[in-house]
Amino acid sequence: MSGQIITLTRHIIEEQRKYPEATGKFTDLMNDIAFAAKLISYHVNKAGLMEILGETGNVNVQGEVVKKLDVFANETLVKALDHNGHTCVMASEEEEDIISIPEEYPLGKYVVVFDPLDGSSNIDANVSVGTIFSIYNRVSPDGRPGRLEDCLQAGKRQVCAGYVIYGSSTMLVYTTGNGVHGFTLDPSYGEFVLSHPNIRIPKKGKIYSVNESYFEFWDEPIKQYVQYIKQVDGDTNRPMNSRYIGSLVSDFHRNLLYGGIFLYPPSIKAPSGKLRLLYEANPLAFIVEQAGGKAIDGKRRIMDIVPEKLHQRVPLFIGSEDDVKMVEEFIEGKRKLN
Ligand code: AHM
Ligand code: MG
Repeated sequence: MSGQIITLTRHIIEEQRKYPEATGKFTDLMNDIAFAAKLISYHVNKAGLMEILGETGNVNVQGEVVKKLDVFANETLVKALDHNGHTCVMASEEEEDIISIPEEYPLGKYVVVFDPLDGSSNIDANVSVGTIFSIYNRVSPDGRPGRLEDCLQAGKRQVCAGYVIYGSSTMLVYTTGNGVHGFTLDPSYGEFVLSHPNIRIPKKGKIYSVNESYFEFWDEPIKQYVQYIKQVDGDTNRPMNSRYIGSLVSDFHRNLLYGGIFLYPPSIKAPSGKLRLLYEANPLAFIVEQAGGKAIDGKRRIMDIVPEKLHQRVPLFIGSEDDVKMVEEFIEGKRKLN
């Protein structure tokens, strides 16, 4: 119905109605994530004022210690999710070990893993940054604290994945396996409002996003693929267009809407790439697949990989289906540069 405002909460409640066994805990959990996102958004928007209010690590005018934004984002998420009885354990890119629920709070069945503020090295230049999260059902016994094994599940077991982009506006994009939906934060009344229902990534895109300064450190097939997409050929719509912000959520979000491929290949310097399987690759892989795209590590589907450790890195090729298939053909040796 045109003109109807659908808030994130309403959208989740309506989705949950499809599952008669739903208890409302998932809705609570998503509301807590959305609340944390609003707090982080508010602070990210004030980032440039930090130096006026007090340097990071110093005491600000209110007498509080000014925290680095990634530390602030991490604490905000942990505090928002640890006490409502829907979560049994968490893991964060910012923390070495799993995050247990304090003893005084009830335990729930969900496991949440997140990158609280990805791309935060860009923040001083006012570049968009993001929060990325994944939700799983626990595999350890109910009623006890969650364990490492709860966090080390293959991405295909995700029950929800999403990200929040703190850009020219703040957006939350999520999937529970029923398509990908985007919500824009209306700052005037502080609600996430459905603005991008059922996002589909174009089957073939025009954009490629990669840090090409690593070219000399890549394997030959990757070098050839990147040379291939830069060749001039009107029939195959080449050259592709280069766009690289260096802030994953922003690069991914743009490519999701416009179509294209993001690559962080393995290199001699970083044989497993840079990005993390749990906090970056898996959630974005779930989203891209739900939008009709594809995500691989070069050989395997990202979501089939069973993680061995929390901070495992993984090469990432993610985006429009045809573009990811093309780089896969180069990697498999089925295609070579003419
Ligand atoms: P971070 O988790 O330390 O913020 O690093 C992840 C970021 C991603 O946002 C981005 O895609 C990537 O690092 C860029 O890396 P590079 O500078 O090697 O191109
Ligand atoms: Mg990160």
